[in-house]
Amino acid sequence: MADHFPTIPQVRFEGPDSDNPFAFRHYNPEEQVAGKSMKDHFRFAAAYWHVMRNPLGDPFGAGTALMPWDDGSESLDNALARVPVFFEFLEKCGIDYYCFHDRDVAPEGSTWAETHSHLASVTDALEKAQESSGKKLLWGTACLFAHPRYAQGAATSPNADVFAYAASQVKHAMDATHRLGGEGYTFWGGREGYASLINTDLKRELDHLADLLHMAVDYARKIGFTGQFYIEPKPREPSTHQYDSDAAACLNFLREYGLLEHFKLNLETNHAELAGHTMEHEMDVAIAAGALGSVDANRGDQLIGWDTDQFPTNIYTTAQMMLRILKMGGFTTGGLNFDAKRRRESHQPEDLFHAHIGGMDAFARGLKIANRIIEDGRFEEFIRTRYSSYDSGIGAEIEQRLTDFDKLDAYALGIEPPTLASGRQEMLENLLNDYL
Ligand code: XLS
Ligand code: NI
Ligand code: NI
Repeated sequence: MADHFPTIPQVRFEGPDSDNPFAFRHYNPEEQVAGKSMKDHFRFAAAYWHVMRNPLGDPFGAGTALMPWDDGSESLDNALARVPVFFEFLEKCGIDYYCFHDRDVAPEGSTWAETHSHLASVTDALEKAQESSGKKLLWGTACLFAHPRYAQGAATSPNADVFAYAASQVKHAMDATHRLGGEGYTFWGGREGYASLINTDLKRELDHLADLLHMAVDYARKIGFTGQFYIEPKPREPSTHQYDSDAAACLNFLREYGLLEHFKLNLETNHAELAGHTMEHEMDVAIAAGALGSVDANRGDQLIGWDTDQFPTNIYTTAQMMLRILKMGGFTTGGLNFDAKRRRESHQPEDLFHAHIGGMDAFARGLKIANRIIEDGRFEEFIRTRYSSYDSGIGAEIEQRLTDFDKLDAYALGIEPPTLASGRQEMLENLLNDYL
C-alpha cells in the first residue's frame, strides 16, 4: 500500500506516560469500560469533507492545507485518487467509521447525468476500499448547499425545479449510502432557511422540506435501506435562520409533519452553542424524546460567534456528553463523528493526526470520568432525592393525574407554606470537579 503519510507511525495506545505525540494516551480501543470496549462505546468516525477536502481557507484568505496527493482539480481521477489516501488515514489513526457528502467524494460533472455517474464511480472505489480495510460508513449525506443552484434553498427553494434537483441528488446519495452499507443518512439543512422574511413564505417552505423528507422515507422503503435517518440541528450559518435551528425545533417539525418515527437527531456541539445552548441541553432534549441518534463531535470558540468546528479537547464537556450516552445505553446506529477541522495555521498532514488523536483521547477521558460518576451514584442519588416529593402522596397523585385544580386548591389551603431544600449547585460543581 502506498504511504501518503510517511512521517507518521501507526497510532497506538501507549498509556498516559507516553510522550509520543502520535500515540493515544487514554484511548485504548480494546479496554473494557462499563462492560464494553472503548471503540464500541465511541464508534469514532472521520469526516471526509474535513480530512480530504478542507483547504483551511477563511473569508479573508485562501486555503493553506498541504495535500501532496491532490492535484487540485475537480476531475474524477483526482476524486478516485483521494480514496486510498483517506482509507490510509483511517487505518493509521485507528478510526473504524467515516461520513461523507456526495460532493466531497465525487465532483459535479458537465451534465447532471454525468454528476450521478461520477458518484457511482467513486462509490465503486469506496466499496472496494471498505472491503479490503473493514472500515464502515456511519452515515452519508447530500451536499445541498454548496452549488449556486441551492443559493435560495434546496427543498425550501422558491423554485420547484431546484426541489427536483435536490430530490434527484438525495436519491443518488441514498443509493450510494445504501450500497456502502451506511448505518445512517443525515439531513443538514444549511440553506433550508431564509436570509429575510421579507421575501419568504415560511409555511410553504416548511411544507416543502417535509415533502422532501417524506419522499426520502418512501424511497428508503423502496430500495430496502434500513439505516437511521438523522436531522442535524443548526440555527444559522450559512442562512440567517435555519428551520432546523435546535433540537426542540427539529423535534417539533418532525412531530408536526408525522416524521418523528423515522428520524433521530445528529447533534453537533458547535451548533448547540450557536443556538445559545450547551451540548448537554441539546442532548437532554433529544434523549427525553427518545431521539438522540448520533453526534458530530467538535467545539466552538467562546470568543468567536461562528461554526469554528474545532476539535473537541474540553474534558469537562466530553465527560458530560459520555454521561448522557452511557445513561441512554450507548449508540445503536450512531457514533462520534469528528465534524472538525484544523486551524488554518495547522496546515501539515501531521496536524490531521494530532487533531484526531486529541479528540479521541478527550473522549476516552470523558468516558472514564462519566463511568466513575455513574458507579459512584452520588449525582443520581441527589437528583432522585430532589424530586422525591413526587414519589408518594400528593406528588404521586399529580404525576398519575389523579388530582385536579379543585383538589389541589383544597390541599394547598390545608398545608403549611412549602419550604424548599437547597439546590446545592455549588456543592455539586465541586463534586464534579473531584471526578476530573
Ligand atoms: C455544517 C454541518 C455539516 C453536516 C453535514 O455545519 O455540521 O458538516 O454535518 O452536512
Ligand atoms: Ni455536522
Ligand atoms: Ni457544523
